[in-house]
Amino acid sequence: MFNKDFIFGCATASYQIEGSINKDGKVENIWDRFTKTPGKILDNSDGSVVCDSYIKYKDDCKILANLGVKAYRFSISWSRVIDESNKPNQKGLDYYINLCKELLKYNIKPYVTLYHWDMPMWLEDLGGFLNDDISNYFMHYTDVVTKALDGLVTDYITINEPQCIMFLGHNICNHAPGVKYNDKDMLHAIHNLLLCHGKAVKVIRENVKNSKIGFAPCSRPMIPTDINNKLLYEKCYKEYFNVNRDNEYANDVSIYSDPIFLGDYPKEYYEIFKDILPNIKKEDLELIHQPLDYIYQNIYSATFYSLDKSNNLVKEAFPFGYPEGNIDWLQVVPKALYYGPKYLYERYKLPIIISENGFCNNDIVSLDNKVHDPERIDYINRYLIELDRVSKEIPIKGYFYWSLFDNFEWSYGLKKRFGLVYIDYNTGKRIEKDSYFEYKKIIEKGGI
Ligand code: PNW
Repeated sequence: MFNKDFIFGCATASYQIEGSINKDGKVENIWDRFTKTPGKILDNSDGSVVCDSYIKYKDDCKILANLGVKAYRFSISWSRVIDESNKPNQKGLDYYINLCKELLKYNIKPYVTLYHWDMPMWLEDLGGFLNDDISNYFMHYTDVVTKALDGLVTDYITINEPQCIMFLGHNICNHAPGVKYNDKDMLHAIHNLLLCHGKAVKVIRENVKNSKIGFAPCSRPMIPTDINNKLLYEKCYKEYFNVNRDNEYANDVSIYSDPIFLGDYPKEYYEIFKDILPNIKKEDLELIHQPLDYIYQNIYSATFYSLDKSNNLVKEAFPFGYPEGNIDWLQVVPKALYYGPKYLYERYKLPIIISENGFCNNDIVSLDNKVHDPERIDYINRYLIELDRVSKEIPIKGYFYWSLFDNFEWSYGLKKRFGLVYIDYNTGKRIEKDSYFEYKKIIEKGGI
C-alpha cells in the first residue's frame, strides 16, 4: 500500500492524441512532416485525428474523473501555441487553458510536459537543437505557456525522453525529424537541449508560484539476477550510469541527468569524447544545474545481468517465450520499478515519480463489446508491487500509467495499443478496457 498522498495518474502527449493538426492557427511540426515521408510510419498513419482530443477534451476529462486519478500528465504542442513569427497563438493557448480548467473541475491536477517531441518545423528548419538560439526560443515558449496557464498549473516537466529525441530522431532516424548527426553535432545538440531545460526551469520558477519541476528521461535498468550479490549490484549500478562511446551513447542516463542533477557531465564523458567536445562554459553548466523537485523517469522494461567466473558483468538473454508486450522492446520485467528508482535515488537523492510505465497489447473488442486485457492488468499489478516495495526504502511520490488512450505510437503508427481506453479509429468510439477498471480499483484502494 502506498502512503495517502501518493499520486496515481496517467499520461499522454500532444501529437499522439490531439488530432486537429491544422486547426486554429497550429503550424506544421516535425511529426506532421515526418509522417508524410513514405516508409517512415509502419501503417502509414499520422496524427491528424487519433483520439481527437483537441475536440473531445471534455470527454477525456470525464473519463479521467471516472478513473479516479488525481493527476493527468499531458504535453503542450509548441506549434499550436507559437506561430511562425515566434508570436503567441491565443487560440492554441485557449485549448490548454480550457483543458486545465476542465481538469481542475474534477480535482485532477495537470502535469504539463513542455516538450514531448513535436518541434515546430520552422524551428527545425533553423537548425533545431543544433541552433545555438534554440534554448532562447524554448525559453520564450515556456514564458508564454506559464503566463497563459498562470493559476492553473504548478507542475511542469520540461522535456520528455531526451534519449529518444537524440537517439531515435538523430541517430537511427526512425523518429522525426530523422536528421542524422555526426558525433560532434550530437554532443553539441545534447548540450543545447540541456540548456533548453535549464533556461525553462528558470522561467518557470520566476513565473509560477509554488512550482514543482522535473524532466522526464527514460531508462532501462540493469537487474541483478542474484539479489544477494553485492558486487553484482554495484556493477549493475555502475553500468546503469555508464557512458560509452558506442553507437548508443545518446541513449545513456548520466549524459543528461548528471549535468542536470549534479552540475557536470560524468568524468568519463570528458575522457571518451575529448576530440569532439562541445564548447561547455561554466555558466552553461550552472544554468543547466537548476534545483529540481523530483526525479521523473519513464520505465517500461529492463535487462538482466549476472557475473561470469572472473566477476565480469554479463548481459543475460531472455529465455525463449519470455513474456513481452506487442512491441519489440517491451519485455515484462517488474523489478525495473524496484532497481531503477533505487539507482536513481542513490545518485541524485530526490523523490521519484514514475512519469510513464505501461503495456502494449494487440487489444480487440470482443463479442460482448468489451476489451479484455488480462496481460495489461497483470503488468500493472506486478510493476506496482515492485514500486510499492521500493517505496518502503526510498521516497516514491507517484506513478503515471502510459497511456490513458490507445494513440499514435510514433514510427509504429496506430497498431500498437498502450491505452487503458480503447480507441476505435474508424468510428472514434472510446471503450474502457478491463485494465481501466482494474486501475480504478487500485486507485480506490490506494495500492495493490
Ligand atoms: C515513450 N524503449 O517512448 C514515449 O515517451 C511515449 O511517447 C511512447 O508512446 C511510449 O514511451 C511507448 O513507447 C519510449 O525502447 C520509446 O525502451 C522507447 C522505449 C521506451 C519508451
